[in-house]
Amino acid sequence: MKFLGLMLAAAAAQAHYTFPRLVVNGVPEDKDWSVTRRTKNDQSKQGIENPTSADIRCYTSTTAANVATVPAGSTIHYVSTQQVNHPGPTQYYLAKVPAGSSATKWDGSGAVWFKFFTTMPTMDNNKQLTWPGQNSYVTVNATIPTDVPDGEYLLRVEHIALHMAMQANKAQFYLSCSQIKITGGGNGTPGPLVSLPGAYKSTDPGILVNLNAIQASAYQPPGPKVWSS
Ligand SMILES: [Cu+2]
Repeated sequence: MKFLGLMLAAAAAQAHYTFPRLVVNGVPEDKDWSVTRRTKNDQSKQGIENPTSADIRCYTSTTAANVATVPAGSTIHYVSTQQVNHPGPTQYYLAKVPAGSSATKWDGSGAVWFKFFTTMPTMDNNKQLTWPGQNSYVTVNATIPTDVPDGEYLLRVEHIALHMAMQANKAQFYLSCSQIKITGGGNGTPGPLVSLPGAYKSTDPGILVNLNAIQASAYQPPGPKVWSS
């Protein structure tokens, strides 16, 4: 058993990932961590297991040098350093930079984040729940809403690995935040707005969950509803 445990630990370590590069309409940022803020797990690739920790917001203590221009309606995704091989949802959030601050400085604090995209699982032939984008080397595509107002934002991607999530604080969060400027947007009022940390609890049914015990349609992605304009 000890040997098996070590092997599983090694496999899990290899399976971890970061999202260092934003891709907008097929064009990646110039180099890793140039508009995307370098995460604390750049080297270790470790996920976050406590969804109430401060790291759940952007997993970083630093900012990036640049800001990416992103037309509303753009298709975006992230490059992953490793295969996103664990089952679990991918979600995208935006937070508008307040007047007087800038995307290269702002920390994303307060009830400012809205979700604009999430994914739901299907049951595969082996009766395993699988999610869109699983086993890919990029995160799933999402569209920046066309009604979102122009301005600077933090864009946050998150993949929640649920293979161990039947135990409390064993879901693993992999995430990045990028500094973007949305152009050509609309007059929508995005919401509901949540804070990070704050939006998630360890006991949320989408975080503390046994994937072998639920139907695909019963899965509840954690956090607020997706904004619909
Ligand atoms: Cu892993």
